[in-house]
Amino acid sequence: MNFFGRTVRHGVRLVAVVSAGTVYLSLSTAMAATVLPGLFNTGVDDNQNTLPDNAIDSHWQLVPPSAVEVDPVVATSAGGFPIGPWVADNKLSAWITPAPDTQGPGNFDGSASYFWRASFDLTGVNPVPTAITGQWSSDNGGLDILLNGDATGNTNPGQFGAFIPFTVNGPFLSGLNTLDFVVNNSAGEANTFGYTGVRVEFAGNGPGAPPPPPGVKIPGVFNTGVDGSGITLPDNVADAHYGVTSRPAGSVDSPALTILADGYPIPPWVANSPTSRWLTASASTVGDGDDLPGDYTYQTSFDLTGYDLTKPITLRGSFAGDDSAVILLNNDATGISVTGFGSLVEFTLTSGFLPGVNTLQFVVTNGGTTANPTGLRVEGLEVFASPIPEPGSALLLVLGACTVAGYGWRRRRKG
Ligand SMILES: [Ca+2]
Ligand SMILES: [Ca+2]
Repeated sequence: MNFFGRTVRHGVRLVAVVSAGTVYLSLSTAMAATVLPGLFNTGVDDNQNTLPDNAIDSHWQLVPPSAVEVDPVVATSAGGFPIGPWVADNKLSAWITPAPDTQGPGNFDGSASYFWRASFDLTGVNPVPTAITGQWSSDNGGLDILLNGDATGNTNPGQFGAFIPFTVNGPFLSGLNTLDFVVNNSAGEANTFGYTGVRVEFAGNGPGAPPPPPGVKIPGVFNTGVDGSGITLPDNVADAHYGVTSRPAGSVDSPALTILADGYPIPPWVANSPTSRWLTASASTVGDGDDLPGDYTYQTSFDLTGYDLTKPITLRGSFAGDDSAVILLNNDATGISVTGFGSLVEFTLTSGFLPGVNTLQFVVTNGGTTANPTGLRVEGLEVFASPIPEPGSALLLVLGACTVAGYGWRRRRKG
């Protein structure tokens, strides 16, 4: 059920979800409407975009017999702890909590529970869904999800560090339905007050994917750690698309290598994915990522021959570096930087392109005073540009226009 998050980060929306034999409503890529009328993920506005930290979530309610009955308050990483260890921000949902400090009454005997209610109206909805699926996370344990007050057996013993999938089977009422996500705070702990909240994502909900930039996606643009077909490389293999063009004095020359996937420094580095892997300019050539402090330049290139530089060009992706990285396009600073390696940060460039081959450089700075892990990760790298029409087709276009004009002229003469 890891269809959330990554699909959106890549700008690709899941269109349909078929889960455990239940078919869920599907949305076209362009639709931004809710799956079911009134049913929203936690922490989003009417357009399904995530709300800022401390905003009030008007779609959800704390209902009796909750420990408190107050307006749900959105919590994002902008407010600091407890996100994380709570599940990180994304574009689909945000945490909701009873208060701006994300705390509320708890009770060691388990009596302090919160009934977080989402409502949806099936009046006139056709076809009526057979089930509602999604994923949730909670602080502390999730006790159940009630459909119209009835238990469904969905629990979240894993609490707040990850999402757990849920399935609520019907039958649903033909009018208004309620889903209550029941969360306990502090059961079994010594606290009588503490951090508590819930995070819910319904399958298929979320903002529509942004439209692709103008032009077409050009070939020959590669993430780190993949072969010519975009398939991830094995451990400790040179990346043919990213060269190391500068490194600290005293380091040993080495190609950019894929780092061993089975342990430190991944994590704390963000995990490898099916579309990209971490690279290091490893002098040790064992792919453990350790190398001297200083700057390493990783360079990749793409070719705009045949594309129109007078039309918009967009280069975008996401990246991370240990310890930090900046991006240069054709040796010019872009002002884009990233510090840290725990998550990928998106970037977009729309200027600085040259005719022919362009170079994209990632200058990674490794800190410390002795050899220590350093690496680069680039994912979702894409370049969009408009092809220059072939001379032949341009001529045909002109001839076509003349033919149409001539036809119009003849028609007027006849009339
Ligand atoms: Ca708690
Ligand atoms: Ca480092």
